Amino acid sequence: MLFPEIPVIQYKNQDDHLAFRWYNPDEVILGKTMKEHLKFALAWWHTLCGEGADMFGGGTADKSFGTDRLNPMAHAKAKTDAGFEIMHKLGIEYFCFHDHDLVAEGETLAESNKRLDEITDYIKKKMDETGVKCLWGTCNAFSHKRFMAGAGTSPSADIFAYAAAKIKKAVELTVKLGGTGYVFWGGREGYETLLNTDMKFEQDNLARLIRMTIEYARSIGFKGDFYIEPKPMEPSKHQYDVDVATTCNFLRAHGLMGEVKMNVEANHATLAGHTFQHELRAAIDNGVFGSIDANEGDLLLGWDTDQFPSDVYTATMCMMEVIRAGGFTNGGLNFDAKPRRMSYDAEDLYHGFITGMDTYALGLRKAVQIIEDGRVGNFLEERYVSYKSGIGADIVSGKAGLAELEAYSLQREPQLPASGRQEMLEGIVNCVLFEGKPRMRRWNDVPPPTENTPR
Ligand code: XUL
Ligand code: CO
Repeated sequence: MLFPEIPVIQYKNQDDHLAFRWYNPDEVILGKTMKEHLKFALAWWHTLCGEGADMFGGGTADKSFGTDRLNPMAHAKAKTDAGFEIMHKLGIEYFCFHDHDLVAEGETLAESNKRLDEITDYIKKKMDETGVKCLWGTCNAFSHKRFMAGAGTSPSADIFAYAAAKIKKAVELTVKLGGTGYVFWGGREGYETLLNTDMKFEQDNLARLIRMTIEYARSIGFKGDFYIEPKPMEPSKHQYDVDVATTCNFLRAHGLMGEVKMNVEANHATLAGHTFQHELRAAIDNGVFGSIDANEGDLLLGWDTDQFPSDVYTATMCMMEVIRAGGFTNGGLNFDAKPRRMSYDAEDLYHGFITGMDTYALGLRKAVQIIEDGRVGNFLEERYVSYKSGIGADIVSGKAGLAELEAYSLQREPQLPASGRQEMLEGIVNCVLFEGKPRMRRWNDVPPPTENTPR
């Protein structure tokens, strides 16, 4: 036992600082247990590898787990043991990994693959013993200097080939561990200047690599989902998978729509200048909603801080979208998150997870209350009611064209659209968030303003 001082974390209401306050895994909400709704996953890289290093200083957290790093297999096994202990104590049933989060790379590809075979035998045994599952796997094709100019988008065909070989192995490991997803995050799939970059050729190559991966994975029996994880920048300046909409365009242009979904990350959404909810809605509306990297950025900093989520408002809006999508199928909520550099001990790691899990548990509870309250949903529906009949219905059905709409408009001066009532809606959300059951007069009983309502 690596963290003897940390208890198994339980749901209770009394004031115990290492306990869940809102996450009650077996409580049934909307016909499913909370753990089925939320499908929390641990990210191997942050939790078991990340030591808190930044641009200006080394790590503050020790992730040697009592082993000598010169013995990579011993270190990898100790990391695995720690990971399973953490998942057990938190009741987390899934994990996500990059190939070389699991064990350090060897000198050659062959040696690296041998190490990966050995460590995944070890991990698989532990999975069988505990029932822990793999949410998704991926390949680190961005850290090593060989990938400085990209992997699938590298100007060097040898590097493309090497990335393909590494991805082949990562897919095999994902299948071996029963992963229900495979992620492409294009860390260095982008460019710095068009003076040295053939953007179209690079994007076509990226699509070739994704197509090869899909074909190979399906040929070895992978039945899960493929996801692209959009991110606008960092480390590349212009990243090809900027946001969900841009990535959908890439998929459509290369005939990959329907074969690849999205892993939407909260911090990547805000870096792209969007809300997290916007990115989730864009994925749902395009039929590509898949999985979530649940974290949070610091809006005053311009980089990917990957903080554990604590913003209940954002989590609530996120869970409204997840419910709208009909819940997760192969995806889940992966904590692509780490404690701050000054929060460096084991207790900090547990606090990160507890706060993150409670934030999403509360988000789920509040999302359900907002939906059941009905006022926000009713208002939204009512706002578009003019398209249900008359000229609006003719627009939607295609019966009316420009000529008909001109004839219609020559007959009448249009009224302004009804008020958007944004402040009222924000107030309703606050009432649900902070008062539980709203007690004030039913604002929504008042119909939306018409042309006679004073403005
Ligand atoms: C980087 C990031 C990655 C992906 C997996 O910003 O989010 O960790 O989640 O490669
Ligand atoms: Co991520």
